Amino acid sequence: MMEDVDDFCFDLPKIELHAHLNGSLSDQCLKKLNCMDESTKEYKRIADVLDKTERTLTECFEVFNIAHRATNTVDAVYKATQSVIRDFYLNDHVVYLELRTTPRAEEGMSKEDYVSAVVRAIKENNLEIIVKLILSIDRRHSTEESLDTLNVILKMKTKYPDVIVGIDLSGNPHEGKFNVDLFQKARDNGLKTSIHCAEIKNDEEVENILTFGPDRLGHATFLHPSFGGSQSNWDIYCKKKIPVECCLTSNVICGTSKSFQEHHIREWIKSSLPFCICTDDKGVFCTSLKKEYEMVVEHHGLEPKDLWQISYNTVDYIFASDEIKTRLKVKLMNWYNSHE
Ligand code: 6MZ
Repeated sequence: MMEDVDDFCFDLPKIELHAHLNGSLSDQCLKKLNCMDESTKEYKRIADVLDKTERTLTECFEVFNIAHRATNTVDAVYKATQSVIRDFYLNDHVVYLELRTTPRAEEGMSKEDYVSAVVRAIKENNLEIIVKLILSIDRRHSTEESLDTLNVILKMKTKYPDVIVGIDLSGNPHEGKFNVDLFQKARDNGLKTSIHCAEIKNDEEVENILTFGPDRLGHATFLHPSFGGSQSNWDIYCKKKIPVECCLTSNVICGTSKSFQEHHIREWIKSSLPFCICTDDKGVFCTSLKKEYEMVVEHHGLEPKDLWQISYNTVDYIFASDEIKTRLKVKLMNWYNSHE
């Protein structure tokens, strides 16, 4: 095995399962796509937010608004998707990516146009990276709006069944709530489910989500009792053992985790519970999947060979066919054998 952790973490073929499209845009891409007049007060306010290296969860959501301004046409959505895919492959050696994004209507662009533009960029990708799409419901939206989005998602899933694989619930965790009926309908229509869960302390909602039993959980920050979760929810979790998408830098920057060391991934490692390592919003949090892997070595005492195992285990949590799982496992085995 390669000794240098930096090289190892780059070279290891990695799987990214929790990446929001508009949060993953690099600064350069945002600047290129953003046609705002730099002399305006609004531009200055945005630049101030972007320049901050530590942001509260609420401030992060301001950054998403900025990214949304930059992706408000079909062409910009297409280019943004292309750029994020390239970035994950070329700069991070991600070989399988599940990108997620919230279908959004803007003047001159319907939610369907938005999704079609993302799918087109995914289908036209000719790099050695497999890309699938998870579509998000924003928890801030009303039931009516969420139902409208779900109907668009189901329609687009019928049109692009080989690309659209799942549905997610995301958005500001301080607002809205988990609507089980919506996600049951999605599940009944063949979509896999990944739900942002316990990003802030909210035991009642966590119980509802765990009872529903999604295929994966996003964050799960306040789920373990030593991180403020209730014992009864933890007991349900331990029976279901749902894979958790851990996003260390995002949680530390947003202040929901005290530090990299004091991150709840610790409990998942300690008890061999299922988890994967993800970036969340690599643009907003100035991170990469390689860096996230390095953080786990640095702060949680793992060896490079453990990272290989994490990447290998992650294959079992993806929302794609068994044929793709086998292909990825072969790729990882070959990589292992050639790096021994
Ligand atoms: C919850 C998040 C998030 O969908 O426009 N999003 N939701 N918690 C997080 N942790 C920090 N990071 C991103 O990408 C941006 C959207 O993803 C969700 C938010 O709804 C945000 O507006 P898309 O591509």
